[in-house]
Amino acid sequence: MNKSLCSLACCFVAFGMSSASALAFASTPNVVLIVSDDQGYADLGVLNDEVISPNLDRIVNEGVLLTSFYVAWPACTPSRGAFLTGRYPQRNGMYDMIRNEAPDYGYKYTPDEYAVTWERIGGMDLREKLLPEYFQKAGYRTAIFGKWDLGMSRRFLPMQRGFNEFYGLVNTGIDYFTHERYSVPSMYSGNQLTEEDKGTYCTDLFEREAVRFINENHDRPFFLYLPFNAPHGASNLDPAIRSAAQAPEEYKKLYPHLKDSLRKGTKYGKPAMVATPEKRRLEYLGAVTAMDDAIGSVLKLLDEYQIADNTIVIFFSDNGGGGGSSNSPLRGRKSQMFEGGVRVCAAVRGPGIPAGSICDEFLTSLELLPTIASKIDVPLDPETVLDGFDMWPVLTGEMESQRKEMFWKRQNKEGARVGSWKWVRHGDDQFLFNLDDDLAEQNNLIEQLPDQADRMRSAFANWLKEMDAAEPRGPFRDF
Ligand SMILES: [Ca+2]
Repeated sequence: MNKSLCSLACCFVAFGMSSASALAFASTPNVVLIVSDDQGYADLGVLNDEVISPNLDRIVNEGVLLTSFYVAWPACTPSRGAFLTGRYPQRNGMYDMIRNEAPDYGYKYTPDEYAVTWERIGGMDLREKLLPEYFQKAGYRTAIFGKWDLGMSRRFLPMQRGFNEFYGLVNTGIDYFTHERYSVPSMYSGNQLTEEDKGTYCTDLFEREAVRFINENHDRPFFLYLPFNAPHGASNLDPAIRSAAQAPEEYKKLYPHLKDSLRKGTKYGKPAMVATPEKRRLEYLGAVTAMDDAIGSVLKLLDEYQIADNTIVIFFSDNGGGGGSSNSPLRGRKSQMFEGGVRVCAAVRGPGIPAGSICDEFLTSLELLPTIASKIDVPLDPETVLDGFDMWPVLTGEMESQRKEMFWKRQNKEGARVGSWKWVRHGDDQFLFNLDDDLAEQNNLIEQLPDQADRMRSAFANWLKEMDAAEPRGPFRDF
């Protein structure tokens, strides 16, 4: 009997259940999927002494750190849609943000106006099958506490998309304390808008719900999805708040070398007080550490219920770091096709994964769904084209990754990685790098190696052709 089965059997004996049930349970591992928001590639304590993240470090030290793990889009919504469907954004139809742009210019919507805006009505195509539905098929209890971001009309909300429980923000960003998105209330409990917890730091609320959920469901298979909005910038019209993430004072005190100060700047075309770079870093790091504390509560409960050995914990950031973050040594940031936009910090802990290992294999978030479906023994639908594969044997070190290429497109920004080659087009500017000896993308070979550049452009064009030929999906394609 392996270690995980053994401790589970002991656990079940303690609860007076037969070892036969224990074995049945052991074939259905729990899954905790933790996604942070805009966290930098280098912003983990294990990689950077400045960052206080003992619990994320624990996942790394007890599991595998993934150093070449990519998301499918360099910003929130399509990145999340891609790993929840296992399909490229261009295939599942969610290949841009569903957000109102007017707040970018300082505009405050009235409730009546907001009710008929794009942000209010857009959502993930209902024909797309999402990850939680696979879990429900396998008899799991499923919950999401945090940022949903795939539509706020009732039919798009998590409760209609495979989750038994939902507490969190429906759209792509909020003020951490008021839970409003540019003055519009955005926190939901189940299918209902709630302002009951207004004033409480939202990370603490997601922690509260996660702890309650594990207390209630530790003796049955569960899927807990924790998509934190931390350390994303705050969606508040006040320039002083909007220019940074938000952290409670107790967490900011942990970073005494960073000053909590504003400076004169401009916002919405007018002079305004905005966060200094130091304050941006301070709020950002405080938000990371507050999130890390919440993650610590989850890990501790898994230990207390003796289910850690039968629980897969997956962590990654939904895209590269933005303001206040460090993506070192990568070039670029959130929203760009350079590595700093799409290669993210990531780690997995689970049965069979060697503790403290490092995996440099080429992997992406598109691998998540097939990997989990395989672990929970739910067959994939042969009719649905998936863009990833079961990466578990790569995580355990038994196999090399079968991924050879990955493509990204956001309007006039495009990117391709084929083997160690990386091609980027940002508008009129094109770049070619060999990541094997230039991870930081400093040496642009686009003029020097025209044949290789042609091969990359042609691989990208083939991919785009395949996406165009896929069955149309809303909200963006003509369906
Ligand atoms: Ca994000």
